[in-house]
Amino acid sequence: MCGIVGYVGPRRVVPVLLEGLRRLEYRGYDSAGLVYQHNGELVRHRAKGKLVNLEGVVDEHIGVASGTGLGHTRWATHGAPTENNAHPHTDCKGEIVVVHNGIIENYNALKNELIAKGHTFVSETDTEVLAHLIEDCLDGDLVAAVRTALSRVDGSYAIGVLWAREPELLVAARNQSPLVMGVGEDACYIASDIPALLPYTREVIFLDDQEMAVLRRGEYSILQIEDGVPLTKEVTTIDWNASMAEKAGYRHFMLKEIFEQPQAILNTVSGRIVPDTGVVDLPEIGLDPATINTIDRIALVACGTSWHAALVAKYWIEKYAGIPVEVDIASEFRYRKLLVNERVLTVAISQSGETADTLAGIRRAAELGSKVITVCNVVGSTMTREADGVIYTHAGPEIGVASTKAFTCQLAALFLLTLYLGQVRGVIDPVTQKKLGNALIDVANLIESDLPRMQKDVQELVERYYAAKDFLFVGRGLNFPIALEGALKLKEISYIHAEGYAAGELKHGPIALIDQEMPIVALVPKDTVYQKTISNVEEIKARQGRLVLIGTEGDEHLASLTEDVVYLPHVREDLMPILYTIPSQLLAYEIANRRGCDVDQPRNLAKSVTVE
Ligand code: HGA
Repeated sequence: MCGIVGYVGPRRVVPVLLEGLRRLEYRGYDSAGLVYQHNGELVRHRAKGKLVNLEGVVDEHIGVASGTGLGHTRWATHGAPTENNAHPHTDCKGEIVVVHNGIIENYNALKNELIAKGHTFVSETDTEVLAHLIEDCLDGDLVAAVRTALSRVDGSYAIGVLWAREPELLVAARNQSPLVMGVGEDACYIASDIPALLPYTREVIFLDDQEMAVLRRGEYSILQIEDGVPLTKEVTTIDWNASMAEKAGYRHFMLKEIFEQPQAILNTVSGRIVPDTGVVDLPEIGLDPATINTIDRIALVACGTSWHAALVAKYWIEKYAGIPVEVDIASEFRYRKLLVNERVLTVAISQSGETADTLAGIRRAAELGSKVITVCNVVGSTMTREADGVIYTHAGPEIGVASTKAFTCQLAALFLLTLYLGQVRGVIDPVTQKKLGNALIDVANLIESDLPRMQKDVQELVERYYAAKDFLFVGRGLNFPIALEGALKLKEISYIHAEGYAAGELKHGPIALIDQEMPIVALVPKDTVYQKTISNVEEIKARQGRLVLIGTEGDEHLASLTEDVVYLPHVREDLMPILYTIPSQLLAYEIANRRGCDVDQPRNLAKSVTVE
């Protein structure tokens, strides 16, 4: 949430900043702004709303001869999404500018103190406090001033700071908000996330909490904020390329990412499983067999879509690895009394590896002695550096705010983890393991061959359903979390109210909602609970609910229950959640499109939730 980008180098800075912001806009789009050094002054432009508005404002300054600047795209936490609250924020004289991702928790006390000293505030943001605080601390040395100012601050931040009097200096710092530095031949960059850097460099340095960077043209130093001690940090080469973060001819990133799923799943699986035996190798989780054998519980911790992946994994791990699993929403986990110790394995699931609540959750679990592994998509992100082990999903950059390929790749990664745990603990027989391993690879291939047909089938439903006000999604067993995910997807991008329910729960309340207006998407594959789910579907039909059924090819009974059926090929029951996710993604996408919604940048949302 909130994207920051910064540059010092020989290029003209405005296009670099705009390109960076374009690639970070998924992080927030309430407003955008940029600032650059020009003839001893800081020139700032800001606009409410999406980046396109800022582009209109800076159009005539695009070629300005400046090589130092900062940009910001905002997801508001403090202060309405107005131009006046847009970053960058300045001190009283307009000589210091700050862009910020995070929350300054003690901003009110600091603000009152600074006002008492004569500072004038013009925005409602917490961020503006930083500009005035740095101004207050400044005595000829910007780096020292930033350090002193940050020593007074509670909360989270990734910041970029410029001072009018040092035209080729950019100071950056981080605490609990992501920040990555890019290193070019004669230029340095900062960004909230890697895609902003990809057009310019793939050499990056991940800053850790309580670290700051001092950037000049082609040279940089990194130090600890607290004591100013210089640090030597590893430069990582990223294997993503710039075009992976482009739409590649698709109308939206979300659609592109839906269609990338088969390959992305194969990338998750590749090199980790022996196809002929299903034997899994996951040395990256950093747990030796003795430790795996002492685990007596697993805590799966995640938010949003990743939490749905965790709910599916509970079924898998308990069935095939025989380890009890608890699934927690990270924002709850982090604040409750945790019965976690060294015999509990904590598995954090996060696309970005920066999700604030999940990060806080794993820190608590680690303090209590738990080993922590993370299932994550972004190489080098904070969670991957803090966890004892990492299973990368290798899904490639996910730009659409509504997660699609990251989710199915999380499922694939969690399935691999299940097989691995079962294998190490000796509780899964080789024949089953082989079948499960093959089924995982098969499901990716089936999605590949069926996706265009699924899209066509879903498109045929849209006209009948796009105007609905509410939706229910129901499923049982492994497909119950997929019903939750289907409802979430629809809510996120079409703004239709939707609820996911375990099909057996309908009669305990939500059945009261059903009338001839209410669409219900029911997941009814030919699985072990098929007859039970069909009974629930009959109950819905008896109350005239409008049924959309997603079921198994050849199941003619479904067509007798409704004309709206999406058929999917038969797959082994364990792998159904991966396949059954796809039609709901497409349904949400097509309905949102039909309603004219902004699919990739839904209102009020942002990707990579780095605030609480
Ligand atoms: N608190 C700042 C920055 C918001 C942010 O980081 N959101 O993710 C503001 O409200 O402008």
